[in-house]
Amino acid sequence: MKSHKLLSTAGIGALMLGMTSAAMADNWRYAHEEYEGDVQDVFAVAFKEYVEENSDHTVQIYRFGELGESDDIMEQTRSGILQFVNQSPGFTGSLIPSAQIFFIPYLLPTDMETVLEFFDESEAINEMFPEIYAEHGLELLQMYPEGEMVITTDEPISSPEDLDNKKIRVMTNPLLSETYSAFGATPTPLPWGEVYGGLQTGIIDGQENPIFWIESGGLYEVSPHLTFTGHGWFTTAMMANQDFFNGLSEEDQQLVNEASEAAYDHTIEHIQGLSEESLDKIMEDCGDECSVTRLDEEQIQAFRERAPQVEEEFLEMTGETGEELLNQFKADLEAVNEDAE
Ligand code: 6CS
Repeated sequence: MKSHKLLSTAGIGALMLGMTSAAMADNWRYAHEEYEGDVQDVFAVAFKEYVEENSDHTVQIYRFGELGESDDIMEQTRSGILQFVNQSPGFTGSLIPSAQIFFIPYLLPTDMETVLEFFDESEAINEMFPEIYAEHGLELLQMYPEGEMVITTDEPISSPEDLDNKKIRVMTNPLLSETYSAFGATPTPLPWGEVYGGLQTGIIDGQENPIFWIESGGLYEVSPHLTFTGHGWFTTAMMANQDFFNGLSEEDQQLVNEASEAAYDHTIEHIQGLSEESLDKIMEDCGDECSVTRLDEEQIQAFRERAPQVEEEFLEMTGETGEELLNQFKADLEAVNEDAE
């Protein structure tokens, strides 16, 4: 009898323990800016898989359009409706001015290996940015490159003069508009959802994006002339609502950190060779209707010499924080460039 009673007490205990852990198994909501199979989705799926394989938690992924535009998912994350968001500095830059550093042209090299080493090792990326994002209620978990920026237009271009009077769509941070003004174009800030239609109807004459996105979004169908200018990389960032993150147990914080590390590693592998594959697909589909121009050093120089005025604007927009970040960014770049030599 006693042992029976003991067993039932243990049974109740086990049941309660089970209930407690079931009650603690949360469903975390995570939104990003892209479509199924795109780079941000590859990251999100890898994050979800790690979390679900290593805990009782589940992760619900929301892709572009399911919850609105990029600014909507950021707002939902900051207000705590979502726990995780992937938003690119192209949009975050209007909230966090220093995030616009990625739009100073010709700051980052074009060589992928060096760029990846920079993201891995940079103090500016891995130590300074998390502090800057934290001031806005965001726990920055990873920053990563998606691909080199390529300009697409309605006609082939190879100089700033060719961009004269061209309305080029830019993401909605003010520094990127300065970049395209400096390049001789008329910048037109638009959210992503309006880009394809804008190109199709001639409201805009061009835009910039990495090749995988030009392919996956079918942008080449309506903006068929691609120009490699070597002026920058599409960079993105994955983060959590900071109150949510701070409220997690130490164990769950570690889980989230490990999951974001695993997703980073997986995504970096995914992007290697992606541009080349995507360009092949574009050319296969588009044939003679598309053109690809790779600017030579002299042509690049005509764009590069307009970069200092954008850097000055960046410093004006961001003050001391921006200056410290830029100095560190440059020091980090120097270190990886030295390694590359
Ligand atoms: O141009 C844009 O707005 C989009 N480009 C990419 C590569 N990802 C998401 C972003 O919204």
